[in-house]
Amino acid sequence: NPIYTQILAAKKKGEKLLAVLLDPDKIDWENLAVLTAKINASPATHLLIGGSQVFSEKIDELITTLKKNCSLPVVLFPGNPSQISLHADGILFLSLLSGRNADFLIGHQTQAAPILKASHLEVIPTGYLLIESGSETAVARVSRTLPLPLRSPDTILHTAQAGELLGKKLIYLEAGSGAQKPVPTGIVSLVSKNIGIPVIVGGGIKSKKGIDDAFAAGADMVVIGTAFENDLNFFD
Ligand code: 1GP
Repeated sequence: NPIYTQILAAKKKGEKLLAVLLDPDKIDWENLAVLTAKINASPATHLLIGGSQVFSEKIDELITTLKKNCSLPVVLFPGNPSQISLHADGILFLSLLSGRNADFLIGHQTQAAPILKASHLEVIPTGYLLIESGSETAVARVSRTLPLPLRSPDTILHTAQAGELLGKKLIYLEAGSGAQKPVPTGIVSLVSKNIGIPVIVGGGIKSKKGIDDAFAAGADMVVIGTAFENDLNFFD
């Protein structure tokens, strides 16, 4: 399991990981060369591909182009099984533990299982927790679930711990793409101090300070989507 082994090794050494999230629907196909050049010049360590809903039929094409031009591992971050591409290196096999919609807890996963079993993809079981972030997000809308409220940090922690005990290999604390407010550092620190598996933090992080704050609070990997999407010079 090269991707997960590397994430664990980084955690052990205290090295921080940075993922760029690319939504196939928001790719400027004319300027793909600029996008890949910017990624190669950035401190990114991983590429995540996906979104709550993706309508583009060019996921395979996007991934093959990325694989040709960037050396970073390409990891699927799918909102549903239609976003599985066999051209990727791995997949965050998400279960939306914060919600109570069975489709997103086990339904989509059941549909995906035979495809994944027959593939070479590295499957990384990931407990996915949507955290309150100010306004409704696409994840909440599409999954028809409520985010975990910030007034109950214990519930957030216990959900993450349940994920670990259920055998998830990663916990992803998600504020939602384009969130008004990222996951608070207090929550990141509470969770990362009290579970043994790596923590990914994403949603609404828009600055270098936001990235550094999440790392300082204990995030092992930070995900940047919208900020880079809106400004390809973000990492400059
Ligand atoms: C969304 O956590 C990711 O799933 C990234 O969010 O688009 O706000 O960076 P942003």
